[in-house]
Order: sequence, then C-alpha cells, then structure tokens
Amino acid sequence: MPVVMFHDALASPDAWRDGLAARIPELDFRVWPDIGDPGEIEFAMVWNLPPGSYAGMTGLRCICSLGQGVDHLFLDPDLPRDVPIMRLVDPWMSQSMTEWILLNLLYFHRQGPEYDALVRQHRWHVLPPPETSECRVGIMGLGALGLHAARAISGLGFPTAGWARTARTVDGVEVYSGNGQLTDFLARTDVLCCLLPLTAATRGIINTDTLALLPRGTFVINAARGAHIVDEDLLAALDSGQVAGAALDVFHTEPLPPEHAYWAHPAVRVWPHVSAQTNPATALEQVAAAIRRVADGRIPENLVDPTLGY
Ligand code: OXD
Repeated sequence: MPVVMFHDALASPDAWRDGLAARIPELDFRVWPDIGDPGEIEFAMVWNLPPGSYAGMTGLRCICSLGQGVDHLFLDPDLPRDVPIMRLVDPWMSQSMTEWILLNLLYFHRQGPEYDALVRQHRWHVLPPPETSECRVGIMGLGALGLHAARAISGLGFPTAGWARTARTVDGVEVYSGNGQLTDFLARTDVLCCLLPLTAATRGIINTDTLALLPRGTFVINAARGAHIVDEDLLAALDSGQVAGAALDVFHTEPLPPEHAYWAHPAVRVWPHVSAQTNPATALEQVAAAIRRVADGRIPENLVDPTLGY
C-alpha cells in the first residue's frame, strides 16, 4: 500500500486517519511535517501545503486536493508537474453548496434586505410579492458544483443560465459559453453566482467592466474564490447601486481582515468560507478508492488538467 501523507492546517487528521485505517488497515499514514523520509511518500492528501514541501518526494504517485478547488496547489512553483492531481468530487459537498446558494438567492429574492431594514425600524410594512419567473439567475461555472446548483435553482422555477468555458446542453438551463457570450450572459442576470475554478483566465473576472454589464440592482453571490472579485470594484458598484447586495463566502485573504470594508458594508453578507466544507465522512470512500488504485498502478479518478488549472 502507498505511504500516505496528510496536510491540512485547518483540520485534524484524526477522522481521515481513522477512516482510512478502517478501510485499508495496513496503510502507513503520516502527518506533515513528521513524514520521515520524503522519498517514501507516494500519496499526498493536502490543503494549502506550504510551498516547497514536495522537495525530496521522488516516489510521489498522486496528489489529492482535500477540497473541490485545486488553485492552492498551483501556488507552489515547485509542484511536481508529472504527478497526477485529483480533487474531491463529493455529492454531499454539492448539496451543501446548493443549500448555501439557495439560502442567499432566496434571501435576496424574498426581499430579505428590505424586510431586515424595516425590522430595524420596527415597521410592519408589506412589499409587493416578488415574481420567481422574473428573477433571472446566472451561474458562472458549470462544474460539479455549478451544475448541481443550476439544476436546483431551475427546478424552483427561476429562469436559470450558466456560463462555462465550452458549450454544452443542460436541461432547464440556458448555457452561454466562452468570452464571446459573457456579455449576453451578464446582461440577462439578476442574481449572479460565481462557482468558477480560479485560474489565470478567471482571476478578477468580477470587476468594474463586467459588473457594468449586469442589469442595475443585481445581487452577487460568490462561493468560489475571493480572487474572482476585484474588491474595490465590487464595493464601488455596491455604493453606486449598480449592485444591490452581495453574499460572499470567500475572500482574497482568509480570515477576512477585521478592517476590511466588507465587514461593515450594510449590503454585504460575510460568511467564513463554509458554503461546502470538506467532510471526511462522505469523502473518505473516494480517497480510499484512489489510494487502492494507486497501489494497483492505476490512475485515480477526478483528475485535474494542470494545463487548465482545474
Ligand atoms: C474547496 C473549498 O475548494 O472548500 O473545496 O473551497
């Protein structure tokens, strides 16, 4: 069985160690930085491993991101380029993400910001009811998470569109693709949800230019990465009313620094990166399967294309 290394500064290794031991009793599970001879490590389970840590891992056969995103791996200039990279694809995480998107979409759609303002004034006041068929939702990114959310939102009756790098067909979802269709996608979007992978092509994609293409009063939801948004541009759009509000789960710097303008902005809902947390209970099986495949000399599933960065 491959020698496994674990690193996640934010999570305990215990659930992973115990869960993997229950499935693969003979597994040699080591927690970074106490990994012994790095040349013995064959399978690395990592989240935000400090750059340069793969030095000496000459026997590495798989790197497994302990999350759905893999952008943290590419921050390391010394990431071994010839080792297959896999990520988690977990229906539990997709469900969790969809719930979080729905929570924020429905808060906006059901006039949560307006009613909260009325409550603060102790005012009992009834607004005209909102019309679901007039609230057009646009999902940027139609990967495992984006598709799950798009299907659920469309199932509730919201006119739903997705924007992806390449064209595809999704029942109940109008798909726009490539840079050529981004303008049309944004122009028809009243609630914008970002679920894109973070790559050189998507960094800063939500900026003054793209925000200006949205209808006035759009609500922005970001559960992907903080770096998809140019913060100053979003804050300016919020202050001008071009954007009505935002629900943000991810930030350029996490934890969000106490002095950041998002904390105090009345139209911003700040969340501490919890939209779809990694859950060892549901993700263990696929990691165990990947370790067994590597042991058999096979390639694991859910591989990332390093040239695309996701
Ligand atoms: C992930 C995340 O990528 O939690 O899974 O951000």
